[in-house]
Amino acid sequence: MQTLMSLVRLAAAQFTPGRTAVVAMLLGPVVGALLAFGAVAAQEASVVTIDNFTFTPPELSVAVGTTIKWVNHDDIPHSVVDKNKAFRSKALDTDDAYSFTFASAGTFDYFCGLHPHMVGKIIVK
Ligand SMILES: [Cu+2]
Repeated sequence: MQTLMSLVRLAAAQFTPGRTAVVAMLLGPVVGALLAFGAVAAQEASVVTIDNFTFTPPELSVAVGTTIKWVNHDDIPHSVVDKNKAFRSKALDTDDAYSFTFASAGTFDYFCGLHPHMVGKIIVK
């Protein structure tokens, strides 16, 4: 009986709050680093250029959380307007850019608000 009691006491000593705190402190930076890495990976940016009344690439598949940046290289203004109003840029002058972060999955058809025949598509998975 005496032996059993000392075993229980020993087992209890293994799980003191102090020890738990030490384990948490040791794991904290590791978990934090993993989370930071995930956030950086999710923020990977992709670029769609506008040249000669054309979005390039016309269709782009990205992961949820990706930021797409549209850059107007034409010498006349263009804009970027989602068909379903998820996003809408102002008119972009030469070398102006517009960015939008896709927080949810879906297919986003968009066009230029000034020249509606200019179309593009972003597929978010
Ligand atoms: Cu345009």
